[in-house]
Amino acid sequence: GHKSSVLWFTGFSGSGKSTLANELDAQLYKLGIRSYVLDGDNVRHGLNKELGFSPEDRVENIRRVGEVAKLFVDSGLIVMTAFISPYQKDRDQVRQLFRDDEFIEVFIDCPFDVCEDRDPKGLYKKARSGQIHDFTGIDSPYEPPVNPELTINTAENSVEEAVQLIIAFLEYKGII
Ligand code: GGZ
Repeated sequence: GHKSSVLWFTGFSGSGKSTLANELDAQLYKLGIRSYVLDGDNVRHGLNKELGFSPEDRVENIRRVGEVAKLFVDSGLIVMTAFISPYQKDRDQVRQLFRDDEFIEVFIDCPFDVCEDRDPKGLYKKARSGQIHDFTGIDSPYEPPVNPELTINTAENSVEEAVQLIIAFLEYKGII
């Protein structure tokens, strides 16, 4: 068995949030543990499709994701959310929806320059050239977590290593 909970990944675009969340999802499946990933791909194109990247829209994006994550946790799953979630205040508000041991804030710590170099979707380039605005780390802020339960450096760890660190943490906390 496992304890249902939410792993709330936060970090820059290109830091590896979705990659880690999806790889963790696959590893948990192998262990017979039901889990689900919420990220921009399955939330911003549907439930939140009218929301953009202004500060107000990001606040509302995170608020809704928090509520959906709560529904999944209530249904007994381990949920991974992979959103930049740039504001400490919004992450703290989501935290309040959960019991202390249910909410795990995971800081995907990757130096900004490394994320920009990776630029998997070419969005940093577009932001630098002024084709897109309100881009996190360029002309929109990112507030690193003050007190995350877990910090994973994806510049220094491979995907496999990072996932093992998270699994070890979940075992240590008695979640799996
Ligand atoms: C940041 C943007 C932007 C702007 C589009 N700023 O690397 P990606 O592509 O796949 O992940 C980023 C994603 C960020 O959406 P979130 O829902 O995670 O943001 S937030 O939590 O702040 O609401 C990026 C893409 O969308 N993207 N425009 N202006 N990221």
